[in-house]
Amino acid sequence: MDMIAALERRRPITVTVTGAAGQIGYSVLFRIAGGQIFGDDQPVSVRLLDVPSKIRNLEGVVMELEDCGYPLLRDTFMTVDPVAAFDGANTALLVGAHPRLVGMERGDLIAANSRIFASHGRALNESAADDIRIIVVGNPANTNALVVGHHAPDIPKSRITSLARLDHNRAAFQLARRAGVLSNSVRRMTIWGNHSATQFPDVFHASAGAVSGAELAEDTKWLTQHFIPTVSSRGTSVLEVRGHSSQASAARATVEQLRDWYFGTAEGDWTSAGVWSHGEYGVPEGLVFSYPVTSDGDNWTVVEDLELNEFSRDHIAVTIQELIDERDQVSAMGLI
Ligand code: NAX
Repeated sequence: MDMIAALERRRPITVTVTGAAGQIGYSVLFRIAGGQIFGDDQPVSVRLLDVPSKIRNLEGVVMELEDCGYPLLRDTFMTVDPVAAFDGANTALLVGAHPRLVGMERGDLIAANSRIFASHGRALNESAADDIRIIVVGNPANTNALVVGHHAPDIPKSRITSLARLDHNRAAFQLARRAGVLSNSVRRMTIWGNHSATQFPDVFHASAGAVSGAELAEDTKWLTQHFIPTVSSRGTSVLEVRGHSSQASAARATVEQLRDWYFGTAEGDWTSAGVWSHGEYGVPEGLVFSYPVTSDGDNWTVVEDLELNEFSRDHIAVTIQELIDERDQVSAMGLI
């Protein structure tokens, strides 16, 4: 059978993107249809969800997807109805959310967005495929993932993650630059905790080529005044300077987190992803927490038994507390 006939016969993977008319949606959709996640031999059906006021924009996105002439793009479907959007979805990228407006506190953002994720959780529960894999990108990503899990009781918690790969990539690049090597020489970088300013990018187990992260961390000025603040406040910095969210880097990170989920992490290495805690490293059970994780192509496994120094433990305690506070806020709203 020739390649074209094989492609025509292969069953497509159905991918739903919410907030598909937004900035990140615009970047990630073309990567999905272009084969960057599932490879050159895997067709995709793409389902796009946004709010009614964005339906014209969605039409424009679909026109451009068609005009790219991607052979892998089997079909597109756009809707404003979450249940229809997730119908048969094998993968869901939950990007759609209210933006953080000037003067808005994080608590206001949680209040505005957690309701969206409750409704998307219910819709996923009703209509997604049994093998659904979910990545929550819309902020506050970890707590939104928690809300999705509570509203989708039939979906195993292991299928629900939040995006931490962007923070991971930011940290890897900064470490590589410090060591004077390429970013793909970085191994065992870890982002602990929340996708927020309290996250803890941990170099103590990492290496960059022949250089160990722990060695570089001995320069405490670089660690505490450059590395940690640069990584943890990067989203805000990009927003301030560019005037838009980290569109391209978030799309690339989403693609990479999904690729690792489907194809596995490299032997001897790990990545970072927000996953449902089972109490590892003293994190309360049921928080969605970014950990060092490996993937076997199906499930994520938290890398256990890493030794944490006092500096790391103190930072991790801060990000745990923030996630507890966020959980308590959505709990007080009756959403979990
Ligand atoms: P945009 O404002 O460009 O797009 C968001 C889209 O979501 C809009 O088209 C909007 O109409 C849609 N939307 C709003 N409510 C919806 C609903 N109920 N159902 C479906 N769609 C809905 O934002 P963009 O720059 O694309 O960012 C999207 C989200 O990603 C934001 O919450 C942002 O904070 C978050 N980010 C998360 C990152 C991460 O690493 N986890 C990094 C990048 C980004 O900041």
